[in-house]
Amino acid sequence: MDKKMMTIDLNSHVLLDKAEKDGVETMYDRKQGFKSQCGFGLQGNCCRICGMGPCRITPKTPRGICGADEHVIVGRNFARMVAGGTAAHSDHARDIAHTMALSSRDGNYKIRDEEKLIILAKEWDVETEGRDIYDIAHEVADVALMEFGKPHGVARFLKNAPEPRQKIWKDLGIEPRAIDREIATIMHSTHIGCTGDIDSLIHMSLRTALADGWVGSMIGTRFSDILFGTPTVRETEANLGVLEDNKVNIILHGHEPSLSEMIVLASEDPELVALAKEMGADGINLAGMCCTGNEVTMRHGVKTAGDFHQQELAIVTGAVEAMIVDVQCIFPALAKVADCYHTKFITTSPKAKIAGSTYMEFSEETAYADGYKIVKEAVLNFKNRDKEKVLIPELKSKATVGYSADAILGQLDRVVNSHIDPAGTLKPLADCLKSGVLRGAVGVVGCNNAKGVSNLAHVTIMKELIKNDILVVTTGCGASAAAKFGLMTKEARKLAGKGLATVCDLVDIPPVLHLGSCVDCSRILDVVGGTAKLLDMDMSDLPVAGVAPEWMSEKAVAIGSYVVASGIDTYLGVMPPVTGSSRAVEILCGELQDMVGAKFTVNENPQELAQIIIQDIEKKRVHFENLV
Ligand code: SF4
Ligand code: MSK
Repeated sequence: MDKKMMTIDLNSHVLLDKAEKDGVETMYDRKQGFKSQCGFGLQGNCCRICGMGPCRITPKTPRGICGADEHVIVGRNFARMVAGGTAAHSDHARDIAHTMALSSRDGNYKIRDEEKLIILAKEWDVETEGRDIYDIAHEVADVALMEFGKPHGVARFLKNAPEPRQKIWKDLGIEPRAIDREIATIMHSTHIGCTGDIDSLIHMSLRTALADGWVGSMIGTRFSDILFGTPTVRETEANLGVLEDNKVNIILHGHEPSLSEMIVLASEDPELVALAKEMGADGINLAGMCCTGNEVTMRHGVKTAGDFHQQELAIVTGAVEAMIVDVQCIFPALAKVADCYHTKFITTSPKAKIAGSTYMEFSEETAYADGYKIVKEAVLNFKNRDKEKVLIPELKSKATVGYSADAILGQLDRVVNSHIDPAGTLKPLADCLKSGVLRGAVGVVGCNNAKGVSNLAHVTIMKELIKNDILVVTTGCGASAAAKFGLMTKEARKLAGKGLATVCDLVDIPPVLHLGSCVDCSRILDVVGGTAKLLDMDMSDLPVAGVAPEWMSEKAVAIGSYVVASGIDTYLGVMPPVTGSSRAVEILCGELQDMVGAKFTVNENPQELAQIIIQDIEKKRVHFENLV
C-alpha cells in the first residue's frame, strides 16, 4: 500500500505499518478492493426503490420499469440522502431535548447556561417571570419536541434568519413545517409512483434540509449549550499522540454529548481513579474522536485523538482500553479490529448496536450510573493490555478550540470601542469584512472521504484560504484535521495573509476557528445570519462560503443543501451521486442561484477548488462593497 496516497497524517502512516505487521485489516486495505466503483451508483441513476428493480439507466434502458427516467431516479436518491442526514442530526437533537426534559437540580443533568435558556424561552413565548429555572427548561423542552411533529405552522427558529431570507423561503414555499413531517414527506414522495419531477424533488429536499439546519441542528446546539455549558476558548491537543503510555486510555467516539458528558464526569470519580491506580495505571486519560471529540474538547479541553478515518488506527495502537461509542460515523469494522487487541468496543445506544461489540446500554434516566459502569469496564481492562503490542505514535499538535458564536462575540469585544459601539455584537467582524482587511469568511466542514487522500483537501484548502485573508471557521472532522495540522494555533498566523494576521493579532484568535461538531454548523448560520442582520443585508450578500472538501455522509448532503438554501455558496471536493441527471446538475450547480441566491460548485482538485472559492469571494465583494 502506498501510504502517501491514503493519508497525509504521519501518525496514520506509522499505524498502517503496525496494522500490516499485526495482520489487521483497515479501511485503507478495503479501499484498495474498491478501486473501481459502480458507475451507476456514482452517478446516482440506479433505483431500487421498489421490488421490480433494481433499474439502472443506460442508453438501452433509458427508463426504469415504472417509467422513471434518470432525472427522477437521481432526484429521488438525492432527496433520500437529505432525509437521511436530516433524520440523523434531528434525532440527535430530539435526544438532547428529551435530556433537557429530564434535567433537575439534584439529577444528572443540570442547567448550566441559564441565560441562554431564558433567551430561548423568551424567543418561544415561554413565561419566565418568577418561575423556577427547571420549570422553564421543561416547558422549553416540550416546545422543542413539538417542533418535530407539530401539526400546524412552520418552524419557530426560522424567524432568527434575516428578513429577506425568510421572505425567499416563504415565497418559494420551502419553509419547513415540522422536522419529522419533512422527512416523512420525502420518504412518501420518493416511494414508487409518487413524485416524478426532479424540480419538485429538489424543492422538497431544500425544505427538509432547512429543517435540519435551522431547526434540528439549532436545537441540538442550543440545548447542548444550555445543559452542558456554552463552549469557551480553551487549549487542547490533537492526534493519536495524545494517548498515554501508562494511563487507562478511553476513546469517546460518536455524536451526542449526553453520554460523553457522563463519561467525563465518571472518569474523574475518585473511586474509579483509585481503581485505575490499583490496576497499575497512573490514571484515566480520555480522548475524543469525530464529533463527540469536538463536543468534549470545546467544553472540557478533552484531547482529540483523531478524525473519522483514524477510528480503527486508534485501536491499532494497542493502548486503548475502551472505545465507547453512541451513534453515527462508527465503523462496524471496529468490532473486528478490537478483537485483535485487548480493547473493549462498547456500544451504548439501541439505535446503533453493532455485532461483535460489548453492548452496555446508556439511558439518560440512569445516566451517571451507566457512565460509571462503562468507565469501570474500561479501567478493569487495563490489566489485559499487552505491552508488546503497544505503539503510540509521537505526533500531536496544540490547538485553541471552543469558539462558539458566543465565544467569538467575547473575543470581538476585546477590540470594541465601547464609547462608540455596543459590546456583544458582530460589528468588529462586519467592519473587517466591510473594509476588506478580511476578504471573506468560509466554513470548512465535514468528514473524511476514502475517495481522496485523508485530510489532504481539508488542509490544502484551509491553508490557501487563510493565505488569502479569508477567515476559516470549521466543524466536524474538518475541525479535527485543522487541529491535527496546527492550524488552530497562534503560530498558524504566520500562514495567514497580512490582513487576516492583523485581525488575528488584534482579536487574539487563530486563523482557523473551531466551532464544534456537525450539528454546530448551526453556529455558522448564527454568525452569518447575525452579521447580515447587522449590515441590513441578506446572507447571500456577504462574501462568505461553505466548503465540504472531503464530505461523505448523508448528513453532509443535508448540511450542504441547507447552507445553499440559506444563500451561502457551497463548494464540494467530492462529486455527489447526481451526475446521472443533467437536470439535477443544472439545478444544483446553476438554477439554485436564481432561486436562493447560492449554488453548489464541485471540483475534486483541492488546489483548484480553493482558487475557485477565492475568486468567487472576490466577485462577491464587488456586490457587497456596493451595498455597504
Ligand atoms: Fe425500477 Fe421504478 Fe421500481 Fe425504481 S421505482 S426500482 S425505477 S420500477
Ligand atoms: S463525525 S458526519 S465524519 S464530520 Fe460528525 Fe465527522 Fe462527517 Fe461523521
